[in-house]
Amino acid sequence: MTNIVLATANAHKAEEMRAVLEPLGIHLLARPDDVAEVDETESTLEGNALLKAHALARATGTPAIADDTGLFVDALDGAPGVYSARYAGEGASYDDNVEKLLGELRGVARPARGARFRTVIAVAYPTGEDFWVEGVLEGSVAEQRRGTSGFGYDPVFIPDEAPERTLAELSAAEKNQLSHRGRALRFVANRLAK
Ligand code: ITT
Repeated sequence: MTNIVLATANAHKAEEMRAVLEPLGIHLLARPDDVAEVDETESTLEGNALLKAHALARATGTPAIADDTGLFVDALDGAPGVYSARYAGEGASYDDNVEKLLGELRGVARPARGARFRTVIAVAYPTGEDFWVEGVLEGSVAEQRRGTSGFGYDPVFIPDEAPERTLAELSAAEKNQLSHRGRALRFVANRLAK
């Protein structure tokens, strides 16, 4: 069993990460409460994921794993992208962000509603070494919310691979099977197994 400390403070992400990695022999240690939140000051997902992973590896002396994710919408020139967590402003809720997204896309028809989730997962070691991998999920933004599972933008994201449903209408296992995060996590498990 490999032990890695979680650098994400997002409980929904942590749950998805555990569900994929634990069966593959990678045990995720909880993020210690006494480590301050890391400001995401970089302008790329990989920059922010590396920042978070290195901060936790340094603070704990244990290898650390971080996730940084964004939703990139064609009609919005890639927004909200790296700023997905604070799209509707600092401290915005998931619902505020979804509301803003639906508002920005009012009147925009299907092909331009195309979008993708990108997740970068970074692993950093107390020695300063690191690596990162990426997982992508192609799809489009729905006209209205559907479904209650998942989190964030899941109720308005329709994956191309399951075009009848939003991500929030998939079970947790179905989401991890095809999602940006599920893919990236399986790449990480492969790298760690080498
Ligand atoms: P950490 O930095 O602590 O990991 P965070 O919530 O701030 O958590 P991000 O900076 O990666 O994470 O923000 C990405 C935002 O994108 C997140 O707050 C959600 O609103 C959304 N998001 C991320 N993964 C998602 C997913 O699988 N499905 C739907 N929305 C997602």
